[in-house]
Amino acid sequence: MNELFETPAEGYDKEGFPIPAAPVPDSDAARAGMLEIYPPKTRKKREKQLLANDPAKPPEIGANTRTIPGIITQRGCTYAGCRGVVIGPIHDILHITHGPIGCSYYSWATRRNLARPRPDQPINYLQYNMTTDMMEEEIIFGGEKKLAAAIREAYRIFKPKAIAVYATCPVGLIGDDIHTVCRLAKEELGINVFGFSCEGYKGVSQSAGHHIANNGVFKHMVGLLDEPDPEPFRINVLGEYNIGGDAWEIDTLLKKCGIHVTATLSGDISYEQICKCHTSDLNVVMCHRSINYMADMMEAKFGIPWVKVNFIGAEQSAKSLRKIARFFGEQKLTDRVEEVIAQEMAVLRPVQEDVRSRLQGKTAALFVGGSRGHHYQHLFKDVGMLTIAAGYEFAHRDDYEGRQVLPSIKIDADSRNIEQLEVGPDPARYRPRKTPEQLAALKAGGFNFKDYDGMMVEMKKSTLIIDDISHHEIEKLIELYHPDIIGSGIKDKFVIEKFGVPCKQLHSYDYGGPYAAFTGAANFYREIDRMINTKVWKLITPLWKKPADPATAVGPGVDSPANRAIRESVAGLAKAWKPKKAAAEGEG
Ligand code: CFM
Repeated sequence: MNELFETPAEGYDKEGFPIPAAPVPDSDAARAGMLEIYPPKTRKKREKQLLANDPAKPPEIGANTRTIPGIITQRGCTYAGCRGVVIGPIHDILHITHGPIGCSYYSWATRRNLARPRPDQPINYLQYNMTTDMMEEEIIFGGEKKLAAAIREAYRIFKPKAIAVYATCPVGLIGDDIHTVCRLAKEELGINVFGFSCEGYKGVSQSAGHHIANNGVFKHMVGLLDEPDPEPFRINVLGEYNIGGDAWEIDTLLKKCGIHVTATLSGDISYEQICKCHTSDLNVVMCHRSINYMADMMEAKFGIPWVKVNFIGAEQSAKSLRKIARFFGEQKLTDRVEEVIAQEMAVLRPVQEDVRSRLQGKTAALFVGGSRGHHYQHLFKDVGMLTIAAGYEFAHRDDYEGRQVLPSIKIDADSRNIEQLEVGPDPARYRPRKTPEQLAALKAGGFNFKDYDGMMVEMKKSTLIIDDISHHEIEKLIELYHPDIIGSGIKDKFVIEKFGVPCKQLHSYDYGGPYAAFTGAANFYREIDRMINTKVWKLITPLWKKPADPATAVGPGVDSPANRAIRESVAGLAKAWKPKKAAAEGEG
């Protein structure tokens, strides 16, 4: 429920969900409509990934499985998840991509994980793009020498504290041993040099890259500096990458409350902060998908407990602050947190009410990554909008159904491919942050450690949950539901907008943001208001309102001259090719 705002009962149902202005189609029929085009084998797989929601008993979803070739997916690769997402934002170490130029070039400054030089951390290397630029010669004779030379050259120019090396697909295929090259460079240069075997093909999506990155950061950086910050109420914010300045917004809010951030992993973070983050007292996890491994490993080795938070949405930000205050259990902090929430809400409420007067009853659909498909629903709800369909690109079942399903997730060959580190308590540095009595009292009061309910329990019954959505399904969804806005990424944005539906990029924020915390929420409300209420959409005739053009339509029973020509040319090529194949087989 919207506990913070004097929510007018009007416009919200008794469970606290906004009531859509137009009737929403039956989800089972919509689901069938989306799936019918697929051939039987594909349909069987997609059926498991496209479900009607039941928050009381979330149905089991098929997640973290390979995308069927031919389906247009939003996903990225393992290298992207490792180098691009989790480690790339560390701004004062060098990141060298070992591979052909493209992998590095196309991951150069494309994610808006902002960083700025500060008096205590003046170095920012993020605008640089470093790669070994492998050529045919290295693919044939090996690229280890070129990598060693690149590390030396980068060190000579920049003298960094550390260098991270990332393996791309061909490196794994030819078997370059990047870890030995890094170890030797570390000895030679006297700085920290470490590698990541994050070849793009390693997993089914970027999610595998997150895991590989978590392992590497934990092994090579966390725990290197045993110097706790002097401030009280120390926390780390895990899974927050400072897209569009979100981490700065969260940091400012926490500072106002008197809560100190030792490290944000890994938005605008320095090497030193990561090295000492194990001295903090609580890990709060924003993006569960990308960093839950780190939270678990830090707890096992150093005794730091973790809790799930969300600073996206006003109500969620308030809840998260209260959760942190309850963990520390000091009246002074609790009072300060309430004071700050009241101040922030006094500024935000008028904006929220103004925007809600224009957005109440509108609908949204969100298909993003591994956490935002869930988190951003709260911002829409804040202004009276209902999310009628949502999904992740690459999240796992626990991000949908809740962490209680973890023991029942089947480990397949793709997940087994990623190393699972065995971590035990550090003999000298393991320090439980709470006594067993304190923990029991917190738990008795409803405080949940190591928990995440997932997306489904917070969505309305019969909304659509779609994992790894395809372009076909997005088109069908627009046709059936006509959502007032879709939150997605650059691969879908213009497809969606050609249908006359505004699309907010929820990865890069379309160069906007920040959207986190209370100030960020105001930015988001205003932007969504502007996007939905601009008159430009009325000038577009959506495709489903135009009569079908039989010459370009595809589907059973429709043929076009262009299709026929392609088919005949392919058939001709196949004919010409067959005799040769027979001859080759004869020789063999
Ligand atoms: Fe976590 Fe992210 Fe996301 Fe993610 Fe990403 Fe991202 Fe994302 Mo793009 S770490 S899972 S791999 S919140 S880059 S900052 S927006 S897909 S929903």
